[in-house]
Amino acid sequence: MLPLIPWPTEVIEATDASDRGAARLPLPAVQLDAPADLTAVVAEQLAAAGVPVVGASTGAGAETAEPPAGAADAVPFALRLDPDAGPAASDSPERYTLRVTEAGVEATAAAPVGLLHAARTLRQLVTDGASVPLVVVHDAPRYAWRGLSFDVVRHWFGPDDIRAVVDLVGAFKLRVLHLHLTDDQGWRIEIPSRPELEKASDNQVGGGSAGHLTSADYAALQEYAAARFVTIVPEFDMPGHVNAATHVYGALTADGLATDAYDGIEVGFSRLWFDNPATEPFLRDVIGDLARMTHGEWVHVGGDEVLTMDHAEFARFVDLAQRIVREHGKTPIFWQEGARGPVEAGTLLQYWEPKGEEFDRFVAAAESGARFVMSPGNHAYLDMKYTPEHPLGLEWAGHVELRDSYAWEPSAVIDGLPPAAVEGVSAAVWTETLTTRDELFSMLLPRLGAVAEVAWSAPEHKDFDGFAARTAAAAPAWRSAGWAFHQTPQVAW
Ligand code: TNX
Repeated sequence: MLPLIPWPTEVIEATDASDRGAARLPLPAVQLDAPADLTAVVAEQLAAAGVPVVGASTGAGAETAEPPAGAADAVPFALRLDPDAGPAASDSPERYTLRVTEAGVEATAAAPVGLLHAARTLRQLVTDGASVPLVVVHDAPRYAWRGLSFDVVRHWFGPDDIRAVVDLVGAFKLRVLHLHLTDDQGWRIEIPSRPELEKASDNQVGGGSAGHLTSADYAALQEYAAARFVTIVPEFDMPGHVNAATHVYGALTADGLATDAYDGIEVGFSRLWFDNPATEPFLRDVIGDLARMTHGEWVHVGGDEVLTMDHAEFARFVDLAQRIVREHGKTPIFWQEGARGPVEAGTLLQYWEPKGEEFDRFVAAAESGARFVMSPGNHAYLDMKYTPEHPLGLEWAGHVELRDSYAWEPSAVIDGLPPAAVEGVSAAVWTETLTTRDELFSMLLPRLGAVAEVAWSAPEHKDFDGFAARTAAAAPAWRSAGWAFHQTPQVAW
């Protein structure tokens, strides 16, 4: 059993000549031959596996005069672009092939992201820090959008924690880290045209001091993520979940009075007013700055849980936010409630709450070209308690044990939705009850691996027992990375 999560498209294992089991290639050290701009992130994977890298021949004069220690035994690991890489039938830009033979390790991929995926697969295969099974892996993802939605408002998680989360999502070959940056309790990103918003950064659930990302932090974070082929998607949640904004700008409220800071965990009480003259300039400033600061293609404009607004006014917000995002050359994404507005072709909707009475609306939105990211609360919400006794988490969507996060089919979540309208899958973690990195990671692991496998692997390969065994085999690597995880009894750790 190879400890790979998500499980690849095709795995061909070699057995040794005497048939005594899997043959292995010793890896006392590795000599990297990778495109120059990938050398550092590939070397990072090998370092995580405990395998020394003895100098990367990047072809750009990086060769040292003296061969470094260990170079004599170093095994070649060559990474190169090749359009023929990957499973025969795949045209995914992420497809790759990893070949481990007695002669060394070779990765080929259609694009650089696939080369890093191959290195991540190699990292998972090296469980003893010193060898790797002989194997050929041809691999490509099922869905392009594979993500995690991460609330850094309810409790503040700063750049170091967010970088650790980028590393975690990268390990499972996810591509999107969606940051929920604004909500009732706090405002977590500098908006250069609205510097006053910083006044709403120093608050979180339960009170106490918190913080926000400066635009420099945000730029650096995006670069860190982009080097690992992870795109950051920022969310400005509107027209509800806006108490941080109305706390700073009384002009946004109905009576012109700023609201009090809020450190509870209720939802649905705050709102903007479409006809208030302060509203559209605020939306234009915030969305405009976010779009300018964001390197990726998407800007999330929320839309969830606006419980005190009629449909007509809500629809105007959807229309305006969608237009502003588009004017800045980005693609809008809303929570599923966006389907109550005039969603255009190409707009993304993030499904989260099983609400059968809305399904017709979702199907109609898909018919007009909207695409869906699936985050069903009862499977993909990793802030739900594992069990009723679990000390952390909420339970409004039920209890989400490892098996629940694994056993679901994205194309069957919304009755009647054409399967081709599914853009992908995102796990989500809300932080009302999570205050430390260890608490956060103990909710993400092991369940994020399950959601990643739902997003990547072919449904016909689905096998919970096999997944649980691979999860147990992956745990030592999580320990050495310093990633806390929950020892669910559904795994024989
Ligand atoms: C629902 S998911 C929310 C969040 C909460 C979360 C807690 C969504 C679009 N809205 O405001 O934090 O539940 O699980």
